[in-house]
Amino acid sequence: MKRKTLFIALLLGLFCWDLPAQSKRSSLNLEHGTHRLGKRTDAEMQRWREHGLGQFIHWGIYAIPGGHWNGKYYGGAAEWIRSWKEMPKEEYDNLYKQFNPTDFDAQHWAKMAKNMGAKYMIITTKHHDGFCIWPSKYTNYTIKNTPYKKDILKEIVDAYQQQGIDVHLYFSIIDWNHAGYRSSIKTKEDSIAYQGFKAFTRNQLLELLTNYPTAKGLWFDGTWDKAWVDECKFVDDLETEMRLLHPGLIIGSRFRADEFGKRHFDSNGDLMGDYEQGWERNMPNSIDDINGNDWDCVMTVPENQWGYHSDWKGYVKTSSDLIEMTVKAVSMNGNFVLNFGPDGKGAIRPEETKLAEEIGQWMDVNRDAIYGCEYVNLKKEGWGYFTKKGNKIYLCVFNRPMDNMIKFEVPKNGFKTTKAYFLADKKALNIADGGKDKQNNKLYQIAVPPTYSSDKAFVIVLEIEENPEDNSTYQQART
Ligand code: H76
Repeated sequence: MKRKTLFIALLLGLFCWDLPAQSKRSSLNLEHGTHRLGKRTDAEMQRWREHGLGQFIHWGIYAIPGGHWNGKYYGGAAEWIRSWKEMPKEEYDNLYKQFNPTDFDAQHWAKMAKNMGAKYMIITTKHHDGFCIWPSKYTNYTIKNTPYKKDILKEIVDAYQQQGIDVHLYFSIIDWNHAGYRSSIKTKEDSIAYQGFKAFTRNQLLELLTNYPTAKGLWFDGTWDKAWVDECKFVDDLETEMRLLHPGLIIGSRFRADEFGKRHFDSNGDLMGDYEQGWERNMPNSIDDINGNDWDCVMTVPENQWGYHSDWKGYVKTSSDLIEMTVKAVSMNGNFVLNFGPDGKGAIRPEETKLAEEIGQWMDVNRDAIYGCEYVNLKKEGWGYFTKKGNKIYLCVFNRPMDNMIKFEVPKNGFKTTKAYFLADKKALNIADGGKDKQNNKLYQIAVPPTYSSDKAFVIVLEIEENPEDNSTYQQART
């Protein structure tokens, strides 16, 4: 009897314990909402989480016009040129007959990505135009019917894997080439046509997973159409089918919607898919924007060009910008994925080649501060970002203070640290104890020798001891 009471008490305790967290969420009983709360804990996802830096490649027949048609400049994203009024659809849809990338060398691409420090890559298997870089048996609009003929996707998958780089497949649901594709369903005919399109989409996805079984994940795009959003059951079932076919498969939050049409986050506010996939050309400002989820940030070098545009306008990011974005992403538990747009011949443009080299040089020295690193719960400092792995905290300095003092605060009962050194050359640095503030935060400062030259961000390693006993606290001020 006593034991039973204890059991019930424990159970009640557990229930109450859960209450505050539970009550923050609405709790609609969703059939097509998320099927998992919290992060995935398996090895495949852990591997993805540790990548830190990835490469995106947008390559398709839009690379042939490269943002120009009949001498006119297209100001939109190069891969969208087919939707431009100056671009006759007929002519675009026949460009594949000229697709013969004689400069394409998958090995060269993969080596460049490896030297940049990318741990994974995402390749556009099919963009909105519908052109497939693999010989899909469900359409004629593929690489097989170009002068190039060979399976480009296979060349890419093989070459990157040879370099130890994981491959993820970008796939657009929007398909301007398929007769059954609709953005919304208005008539009975639309509905019938769309049935065919759904079957086609499913076939292609299963085909990709079957033909390229080593691909680690699918990166979906063009999933915002009402027609697709309304198909929440079909899409949910398809996701289940793909996961069964390919255990460990990684799919972001951009694939499906719930029964109320909510995308990325379901109607209860919970993330759908394995990671948040909404940070496109945009980054969170603080960890509070992340809600404990995994996430990626996909970024273009110029403002909004993914496919090859021969003439970039506006601000073009520097390698310093891109390195900072990489560190910033990792400091908030995300992956940073940098886009490349090879030209119609398969060459990577000189600007991108140079950026990849410069990022790679930085990564060679500072890789320990990126791979496998995570968020550190310390007050944000103006000089840069913290990352952490095991008992090492990395102070990534982007804005070197005029007084050369790198300051940080450790909350009371936080870690203890006695050892600091430059990541680049392991040269020891002195950690000065700056005392405590009113809240008993411990203040530290590390003096960077004024003679230390830095033309790019540099990293200081702190070796730490977690949660040391420390009872020497000041009395709190009474106010
Ligand atoms: C809009 C849009 C698409 N999403 C980006 C990832 C690019 O593929 C762009 O064309």
